[in-house]
Amino acid sequence: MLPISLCIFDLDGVIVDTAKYHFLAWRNLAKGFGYDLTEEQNEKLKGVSRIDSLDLILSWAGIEKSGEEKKLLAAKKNDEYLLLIKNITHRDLLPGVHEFLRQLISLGVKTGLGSASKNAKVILEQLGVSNLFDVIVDGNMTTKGKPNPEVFIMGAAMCLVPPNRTVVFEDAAKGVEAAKAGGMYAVGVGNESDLGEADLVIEGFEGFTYQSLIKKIAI
Ligand code: B16
Ligand code: MG
Repeated sequence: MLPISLCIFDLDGVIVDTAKYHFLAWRNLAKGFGYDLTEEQNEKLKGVSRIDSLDLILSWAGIEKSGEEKKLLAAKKNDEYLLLIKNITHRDLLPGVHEFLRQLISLGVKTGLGSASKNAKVILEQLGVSNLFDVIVDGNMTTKGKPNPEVFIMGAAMCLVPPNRTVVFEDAAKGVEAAKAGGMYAVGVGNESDLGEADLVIEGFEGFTYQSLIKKIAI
């Protein structure tokens, strides 16, 4: 039996770099109420749901809005985001991730997507990789955001794989925290300094294989 039978992938920052488009759309929205959003602040929005991101930006700006106003602002941001990602294609897949997914499938390891994004299915379609996932759990299916493990626990349960045979790939510290809280292995994709809680941190998927995963998380 394979020691790891399920790999769950976050979307933004792991499969594709959409963080830059989230940033542009949030920054333009914030400009509308006279606030200048920085790239450092955008880092804190990674893996955070749309409405929670808006709440954070409003609190940084020291602005209060009613529930109705917030709904309109979140919708406005999403409209701009959808325009920005309209031309995403297969070429926007982050290097090596397609090859790694295909290797997992050839070995019989299940694959899942676990994202806070409500646009995850549209993005996967545009990237042409929807069919590479056994299960897709997105922000439309969950009620608790990362670092709550709900999104990953749901994915593993749908695949009938126990958490201790599941690895989560995440670019956000909150996502790593969520995976660990769910009893799963966590691989951080990005910088050691941001993702130190992970069992393993990789820069990206180029040259990364199932064998290197097993070796490095010492199962
Ligand atoms: P949406 P992930 C997250 O995706 C993004 O990192 C975060 O910046 C975004 O606010 C969130 O999705 C919600 O996205 O507005 O498209 O529903 O990293 O969990 O794949
Ligand atoms: Mg992410």
